[in-house]
Amino acid sequence: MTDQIAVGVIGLGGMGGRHVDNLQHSASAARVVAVMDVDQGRLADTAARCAAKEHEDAYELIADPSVEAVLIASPDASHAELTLACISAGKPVLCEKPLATAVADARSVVDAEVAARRRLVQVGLMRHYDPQHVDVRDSIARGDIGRALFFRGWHRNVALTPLPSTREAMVNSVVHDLYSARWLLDSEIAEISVLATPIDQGRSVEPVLLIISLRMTGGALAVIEFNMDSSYGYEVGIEVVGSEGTVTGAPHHTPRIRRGGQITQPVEQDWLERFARAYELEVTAWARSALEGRVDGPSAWDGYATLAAAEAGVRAISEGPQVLDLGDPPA
Ligand code: ISE
Repeated sequence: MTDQIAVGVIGLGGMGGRHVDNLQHSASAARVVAVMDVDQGRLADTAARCAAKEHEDAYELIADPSVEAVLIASPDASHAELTLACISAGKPVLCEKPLATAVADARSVVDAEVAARRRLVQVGLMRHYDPQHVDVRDSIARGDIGRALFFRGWHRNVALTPLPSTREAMVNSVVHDLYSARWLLDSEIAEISVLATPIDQGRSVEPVLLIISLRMTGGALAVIEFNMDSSYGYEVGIEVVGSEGTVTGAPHHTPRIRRGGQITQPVEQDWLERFARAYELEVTAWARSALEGRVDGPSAWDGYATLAAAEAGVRAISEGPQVLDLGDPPA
C-alpha cells in the first residue's frame, strides 16, 4: 500500500488552484498526478508545476488509470455529472459546493452512491474544518452549553463582480451557513423563511441582505444573516445558544491592535483568506481518508440537504415559509 493517493484535479481557477497548492504542499497523503482545465495556459502552467499529466477532457481524467481520487473545482453546473462519473468509476471524489445546481441532480448523486453501496463522495463544505467552527462544535459536544437551542450565523461578503443573483447567493454561498446550522445543531432543516432587502438601491444590480430563519427537526432554531456587500470586508461568524450557556466562534483570524486610543483589527478580504486553514485541513483530511478507503467529511446527503434548503429559501422570499421534508439520510 502506498503512502500517497494519486489525485486528479478538474478546474484550476481560484478555488481549484488553491486546492492544487494545498494538495501539493499540505496534504502529505496526496500527490497531484493529473489536471484538467479549459484554459490552456492555466492547464500547462499547473501541469508543469506539479509534474502532472494534462487532460483537456474531464471524463478522460476521471477514467485515467493513474488517477485514484478526483477533486472537482469546475463550474457549478458540471459538479453533479462529474461526481456521478467518479461514482461510476469507483473513485473517491471531493466535489466543491454546490453539489449540483438543481435539487434533483443532487438527489441523483445520493441515490447513485447508495446504489454503489459505498461512500465515495465528499462535498466542499469546508467550514467543517475551520478551527473556529470546530472549536464551537467541540464545545457543544463537551456539553459546555447544555442542549443546543439556537444557531446564529452571519456571512458578510465583499461585493463580487458580477454580483450574484439572490438565487446564486443562496445556492453558492448560503449553503455553507445552512450546513453550519445542521452540523452544529445536529439536526435537519424542517422549515425555512427568508426576508430580503436591497443594500444599495442606487446600483443597476442591487446587492441584497438576506435574513434566513430556520426551524430544525427536534425544535432548535437558527437565524442566518447573508450580506452581499458588507462594505468593510469578508466576515463569517457563528454563535450557538444552549440551555446552560452560549458559545461564540471568533469571526476573524487576525490580531486586535490597541494603539493611540484605538482598537483596530484587520478584516479578511475574501473566503480564501478567512478560510485558508480550513481549506488546507479539508484536503489533508480528504486525501488521508481516501487513501485509507473511507470518506469522513461532509457527504452527498449534506450537499443535497443544503441545496434543497437553499432552493426552498429562494421560493420562501416570494411565497413565504417553506416546509422541507427530505426523508431520512441513507444509512
Ligand atoms: C464562495 O464560493 C465560497 O465558498 C465562500 O465561502 C462564500 O463566502 C462565497 O460567497 C462563495 O462565492
